[in-house]
Amino acid sequence: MIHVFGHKVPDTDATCSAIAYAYLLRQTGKDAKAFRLGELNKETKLVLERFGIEEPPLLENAAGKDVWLMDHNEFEQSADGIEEANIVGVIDHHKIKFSYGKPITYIALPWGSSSTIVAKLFEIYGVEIPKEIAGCLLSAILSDTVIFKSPTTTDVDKEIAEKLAKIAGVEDIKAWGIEMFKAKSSIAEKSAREIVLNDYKVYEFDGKKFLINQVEVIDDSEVLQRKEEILEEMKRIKEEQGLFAVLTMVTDIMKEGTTLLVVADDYEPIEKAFSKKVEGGAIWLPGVMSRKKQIVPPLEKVFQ
Ligand SMILES: [Mn+2]
Repeated sequence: MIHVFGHKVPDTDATCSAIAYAYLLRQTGKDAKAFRLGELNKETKLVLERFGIEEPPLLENAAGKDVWLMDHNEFEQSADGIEEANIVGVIDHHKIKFSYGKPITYIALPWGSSSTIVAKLFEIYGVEIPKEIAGCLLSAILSDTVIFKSPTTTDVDKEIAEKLAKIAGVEDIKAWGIEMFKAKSSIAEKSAREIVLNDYKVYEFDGKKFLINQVEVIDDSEVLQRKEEILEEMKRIKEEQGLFAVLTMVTDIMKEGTTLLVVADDYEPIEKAFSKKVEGGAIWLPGVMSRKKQIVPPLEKVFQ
């Protein structure tokens, strides 16, 4: 059986692309099942609830299993035991840091979400998309593209989202998107640690480890008034995990910009990457919405 799963700290795209692609594999005669690599966030739970889809089971370890990676390709972001798994395929829209010892299916397109790619594959295989799966894929596109506001959005994402909305019976796409973001950004009851580890990925630039987290909110004041407490927690996590830096992107989807909270051994390369000084532990970055397109590449460049 093929175990289909998205990255650790699962988001809506990682989860829905895996659910939908496992379904598509089954329709094309393969034995496949979707899994998750961690606790689902509130947004994803709301999506599954609305469209009547069961949570995929947790996969503890991938060693010895046939696996299909969704929405990621870096082993650091993948399942425990991935080095001893048999990778059958990858579907992803992130930068490629992958090599493998034998030929496999690897589908990468620079679209706004992995779910957009999966929806396209249904078309290519001539398989009808069930209503609930259409709703799940649509929600993942809205989540990853920040309701089409992120610079990662392509025309294909918008076109496919329209089609999926019709199948899923979602009349007002934008209203549904905002409802989803509200669920995700209900930050008030979260601890500082939960905020810092909300949606993080670990990157390595020239041997220096960065933990980069993102919180997307409708109104950033709720998070920013807890800035000191959050910075303290970021410091703690940096020490615990022996990191060079911990960054928290507080992205306000209405203002369309990000306050980048910074804790680091050395601020200089980070200030250089964004051509701005860190003041009070933060840098305001107007127009920045996307970690992979607007935060990771400038950092990579500085450390090259
Ligand atoms: Mn994605």
